[in-house]
Amino acid sequence: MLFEGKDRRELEQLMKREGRLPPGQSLTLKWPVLHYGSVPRFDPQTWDFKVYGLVDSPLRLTWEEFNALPRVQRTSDFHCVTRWSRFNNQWDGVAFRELLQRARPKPEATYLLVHGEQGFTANVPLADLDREEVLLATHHDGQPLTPDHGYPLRLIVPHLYAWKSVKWVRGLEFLDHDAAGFWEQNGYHMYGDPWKEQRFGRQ
Ligand SMILES: Nc1nc2c(c(=O)[nH]1)N[C@H]1C(S)=C(S)[C@@H](COP(=O)(O)O)O[C@H]1N2
Ligand SMILES: [Mo]
Repeated sequence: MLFEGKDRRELEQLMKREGRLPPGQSLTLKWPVLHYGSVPRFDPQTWDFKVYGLVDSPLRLTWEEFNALPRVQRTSDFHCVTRWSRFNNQWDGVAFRELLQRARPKPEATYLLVHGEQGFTANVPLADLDREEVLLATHHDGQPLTPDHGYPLRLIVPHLYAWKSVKWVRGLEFLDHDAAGFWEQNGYHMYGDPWKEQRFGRQ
């Protein structure tokens, strides 16, 4: 985590002073695992990644094709609505903008429903994904994601609560309206800004 020699409290104070600890959050040095349901199996033969809906060029990529895309590295903080934040995570993968450029959204596309394995979904405005720190990550801190943390691929949207960072992601659906995803249907906020503590409900 690039924080050798400091204890948790010290680091939490440091992040607070630097304005990186959102209200109501505390710093964790561990990396909790949090999801609904079970960890899916990965089969590289049948796995695919789809970009569809309101786009000019829908995509379907095999695992091999996905891995041939240009890669980026980003470092960012991660804030879970259950009140832990993990700092300085280094992610490797494919920029969301790389896929955006290839799929070419139609002008009326304003929201996405991000699809994970087993029917998991999260809704995010297109403008919040069309940012340079947003990526589809295969690696964390130099190691392939573990199955628990989303192997082989997860979305990373650092500026929203981490339930938007869909693990085991399989597709991006472009829509002309906001449609509640899994946690949003279960009472979580439609947008989820950690700086405004948009944890539950719509306001
Ligand atoms: N597919 C899937 N992705 C998911 C979730 C889930 O239930 N299913 N939970 C989200 C929540 S609430 C959080 S906090 C993060 C946790 O990621 P981690 O387990 O790698 O810490 O994953 C998010 N992505
Ligand atoms: Mo979460």
